[in-house]
Amino acid sequence: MATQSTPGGIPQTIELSRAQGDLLVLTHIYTATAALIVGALFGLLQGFSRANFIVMPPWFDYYRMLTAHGVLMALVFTTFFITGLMTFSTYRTIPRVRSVRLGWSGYTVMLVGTLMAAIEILAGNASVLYTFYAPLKASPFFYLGAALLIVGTWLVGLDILLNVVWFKRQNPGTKIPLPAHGSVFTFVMWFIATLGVVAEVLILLPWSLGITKGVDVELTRMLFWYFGHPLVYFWIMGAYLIWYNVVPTAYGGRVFSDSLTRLAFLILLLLSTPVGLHHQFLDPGVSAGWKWLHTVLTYGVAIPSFMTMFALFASFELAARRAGKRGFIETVRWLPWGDPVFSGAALGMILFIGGGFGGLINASYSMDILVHNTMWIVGHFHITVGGPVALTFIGAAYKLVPTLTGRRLFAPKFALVQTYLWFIGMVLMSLSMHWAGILGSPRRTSDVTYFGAAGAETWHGQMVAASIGGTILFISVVMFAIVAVGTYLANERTSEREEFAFAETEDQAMPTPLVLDMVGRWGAVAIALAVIAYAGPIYEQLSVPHYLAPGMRTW
Ligand code: HEM
Ligand SMILES: [Cu+2]
Repeated sequence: MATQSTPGGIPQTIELSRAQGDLLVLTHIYTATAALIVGALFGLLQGFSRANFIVMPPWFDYYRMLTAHGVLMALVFTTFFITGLMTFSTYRTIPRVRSVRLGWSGYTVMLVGTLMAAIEILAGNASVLYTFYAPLKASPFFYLGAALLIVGTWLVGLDILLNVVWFKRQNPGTKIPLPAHGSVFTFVMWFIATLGVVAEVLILLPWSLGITKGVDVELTRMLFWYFGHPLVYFWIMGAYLIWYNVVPTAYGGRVFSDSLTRLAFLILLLLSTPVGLHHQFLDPGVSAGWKWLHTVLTYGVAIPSFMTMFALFASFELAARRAGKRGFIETVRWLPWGDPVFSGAALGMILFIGGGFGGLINASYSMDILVHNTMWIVGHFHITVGGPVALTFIGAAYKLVPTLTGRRLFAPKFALVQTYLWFIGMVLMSLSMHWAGILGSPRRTSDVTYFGAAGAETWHGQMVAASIGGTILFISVVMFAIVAVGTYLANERTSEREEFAFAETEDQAMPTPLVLDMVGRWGAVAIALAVIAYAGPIYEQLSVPHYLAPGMRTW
């Protein structure tokens, strides 16, 4: 192929590769958006059900809807956004002539899996909630769909890994570009974590097909949570990638420290997996010693979050000082609150503070007993995933979609208001859920009177407030959809295409030790830690008899 140069000095073949990559990323982002819209509609209806405004009909009962909401939000929206984001971060920072075939294969497998699982859920053959462990049983197609979704992400991850390997071969001794570093570390973590859910599926699928007669309920729970906790960190790593590398561009700032950023992703790789038992504090059959180990490591994995908070505030402050601002109040007022890319991420950071406090309570063995399986938990994860994660992704989409489509953002003021509405809705909904949980409201329960138990009315007011928060959130999601689709349909392609730039690093930051880039070696350490944390508990599970006889009720 002829390699002519464009006026910008970039060979045309690379430019062509970039355009092909952009289309792939855009498809991921729009797929995530579609999942968010449908998931939000179910969320709204759930809020109304929990406030006793509506009762779902038997042909589309509460648990079917709850499964659809949980899967679409926690597994589909987040995953497609992150696969798109990290493909983008890698492709853009490692420009080369590349084939997008592996990337598209990954996307297609993810989509086929998602559609299979979604059809089964909507048809009522898989009301197993997004955690889908036994004894709830789904149709085989649901499990196959879930497995395909994961396998598709592996292909995307492999594509990212191969690009980074190519870069390292071409540039020996050079550090991996920072956004690509975050992406590849995230996906190495993801490869290790998803082994758990694939193992879970390998147990559930034969059971669902009737090949195996019974199933070890506890083991499937353990395998799910081996995956379920790092799943949360997969989301958080997506948000951190944006906070470190994209958000500073909104205020003319820089990445506070290259090494610190790499170290944060490295700690997340190491500690995301060996902590999953904190979701099983109240499970019988798991010894206290293992729960204790996972508790300690859970506190350890909070460290990269504190590092991130420090680095972000330092980046804010340094940029503000360069602009002649002094002190906390001047710095805060100076930040670009009128830019939806910034407001989305920054409001998400504020919500994350609430999520962090709640998380410390959940992670404390004894306090967890008070909140376990109550609406508190639902409030906690909405403020966490719906705050730093979803709101950051939405804000970032306001930069990504114009970049990828070459069109101006449709109705930017509307987009700005959307981020604030989301914040207000999420604060109202999740705080009310926390409160209802303390009053005793159970989660995952369709009967809001709690089967007629006296006292159920004690949390009615909180659940009404939560449903108002949910309504505000739903309106906000509709506004997001209008901007996302409007950017594509209403705005023409502009000739003066805005270049997407990731943030630069502060000059005076210390040189980065290359040891932070050793993907393979750190991956091996992460595997070793996961084995140390899980070999014992899994052995314990296998050495007790199976809990469930055949013929268990199918939902
Ligand atoms: C758009 C606004 C949203 C509303 C109104 C909403 C509302 C709700 C409600 C009422 C529940 C049911 C709790 C129960 O009965 O136990 C729920 C569960 C859940 N939501 Fe949301 N939510 C929203 C957004 C999100 C987002 C953005 C995510 C994640 C990205 C998410 C993830 C989940 C998950 C994982 C569950 C738990 C399902 C389960 O327990 O199996 N939600 N949501
Ligand atoms: Cu967790």
